[in-house]
Amino acid sequence: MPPYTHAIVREVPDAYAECLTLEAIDAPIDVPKAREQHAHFCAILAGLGLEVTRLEADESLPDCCFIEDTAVLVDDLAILTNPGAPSRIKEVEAVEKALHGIKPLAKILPPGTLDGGDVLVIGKTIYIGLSTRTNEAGIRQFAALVEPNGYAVVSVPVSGLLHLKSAVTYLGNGQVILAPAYVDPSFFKEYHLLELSEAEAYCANCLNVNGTILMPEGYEQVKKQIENLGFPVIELDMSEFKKGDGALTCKALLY
Ligand code: CIR
Repeated sequence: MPPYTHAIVREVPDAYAECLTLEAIDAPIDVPKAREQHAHFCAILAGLGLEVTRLEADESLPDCCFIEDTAVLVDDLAILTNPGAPSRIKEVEAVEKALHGIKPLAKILPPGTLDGGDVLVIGKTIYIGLSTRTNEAGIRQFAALVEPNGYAVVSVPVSGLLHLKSAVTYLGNGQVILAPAYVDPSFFKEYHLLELSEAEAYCANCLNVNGTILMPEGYEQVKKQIENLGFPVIELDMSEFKKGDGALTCKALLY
């Protein structure tokens, strides 16, 4: 995991109240509260030493704050995605402009679809969720772009959650955190596994920022387990993003 110096985030539009959700939600999304949570997230990234670029929200794109899904940054390449949800495809345009001049750009093209939330990089292996958003053609295109740089791509079926990284992320130091109810742990058997119960599944999505683990608040037991592994932890209130099936990694592109 390279040390990160920069983050690109995208602001939360009013239209976020109408974002895509896997299931009908009980309580409506509180957009001002989502903005506070997003601002807090940005402040934490800045506090960890990252330079944070904040892209404007687009009111015609309710899910645009989930910027992770629009691009994957691997070494010196930025791979712009073709998001699997048609309503999200135009999100990529502003991100392409923002990345222009920062890294060489490549693009996943139809019929391939791929969401960044399905892409988990662990060293030289890239696990890609085969999900309702990412298809085999998207994975093949992605593999053709990264394999010349020595990466191996492994496709991992995801069921019951939106993206691969909704169910599994990498903490660092050979340690993976995952929810076996949604992803087959045998794909990750070469790592140490911190396995979560179904009730804890939401905190499978953690974000390692230069050795500090950002995780959703409310999972005291898991927090202790992560701290016992030697990682400093920062908890964040993610309530309004959880309602929109979003998690920590989805809110930033790090490089
Ligand atoms: C969607 O359904 O596309 C958004 N409401 C949530 C996307 C979350 N993205 C992510 O975790 N990478």
